[in-house]
Amino acid sequence: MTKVQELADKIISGDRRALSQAITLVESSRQDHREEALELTAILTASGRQATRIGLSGTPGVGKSTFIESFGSYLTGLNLRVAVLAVDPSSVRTGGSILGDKTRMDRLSRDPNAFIRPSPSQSHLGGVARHTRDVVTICEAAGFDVVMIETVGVGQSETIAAQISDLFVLLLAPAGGDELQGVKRGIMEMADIILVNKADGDLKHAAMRTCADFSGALRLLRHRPQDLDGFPKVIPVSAVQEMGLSDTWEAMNELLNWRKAEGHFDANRSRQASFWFEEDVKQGVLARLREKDVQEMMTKFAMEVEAGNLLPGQAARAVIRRIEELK
Ligand SMILES: Nc1nc2c(ncn2[C@@H]2O[C@H](COP(=O)(O)OP(=O)(O)OP(=O)(O)O)[C@@H](O)[C@H]2O)c(=O)[nH]1
Ligand SMILES: [Mg+2]
Repeated sequence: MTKVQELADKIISGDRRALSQAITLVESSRQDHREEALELTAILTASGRQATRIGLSGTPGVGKSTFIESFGSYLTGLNLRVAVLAVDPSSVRTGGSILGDKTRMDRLSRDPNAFIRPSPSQSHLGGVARHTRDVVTICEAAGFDVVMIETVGVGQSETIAAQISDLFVLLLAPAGGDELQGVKRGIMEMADIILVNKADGDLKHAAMRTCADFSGALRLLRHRPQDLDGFPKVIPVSAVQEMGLSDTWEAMNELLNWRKAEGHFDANRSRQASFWFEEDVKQGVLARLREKDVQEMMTKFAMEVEAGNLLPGQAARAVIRRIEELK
């Protein structure tokens, strides 16, 4: 039996150390590790285990960590095994907030049925995306029932989370007035469920109004084929008071069961596979551009362009031809 096959077997049998080992392997950028990681994820995918993948996005301070702590504990209370992954590149997230998360997710991090993995220390989104996909595959094979993929709703990381998950949740805080909190249209269009958090105490009234505002806005915004009637649903929750958690889980299951029955669930995963195939090709080509021989050639041509000896288009064509010849 190969080393990788052995690791895969251990993961499938629920070995926690093998899980961590595998994650370290897929996060490595060493070429031989990359090969092993590919072999490993292929074996694990063939195991056929699936989890419910939930993407969760929200701007800093809306209560993502607090919600994941409450909701994750609610799910483990239902005897489900929960993995939480973060997808933000280190440039977006400060070390401080990971430290903060440790205390905010204190209960969940001590829960034997939960597994929390902070974002890999990669600075570019392409790398983070690939690692996260691999970690999702590992967690599914390890028998987790729910995998939550958390991202700060800034930059492009929410697109990654949405393209990895079966269901995308946007977490909002109550807002005064009827302005829609500057929520980008793109992110609204991705959301399957909108949770208005902090619906407690003094903020409860504002939270209810925010729910109404978003319900109205969503009705005007769209209807996608993969939307069951009544979705995207807007639900008030309180992560602190642990309210609205069962409503949230019920809504998630209602939508997912319908999508499974209608074939949207599998179609969505197929579309995502194709999306990531294209992304990986692009990332591979970009990686080639970062290699030393190509960098040197580009620098030379850039000088010619700056000196006015070549037009940008001419220089680009010459570089692309040379890269093809170099192989
Ligand atoms: N009243 C109230 N406050 C909440 C609730 N959930 C979170 N908070 C508070 O909101 C603040 C931010 O919560 P976090 O969970 O750290 O928010 P976050 O989205 O993870 O923030 P970042 O990690 O910085 O992106 C904290 O002070 C929480 O106590 C809630 O349901 N009700
Ligand atoms: Mg947080």
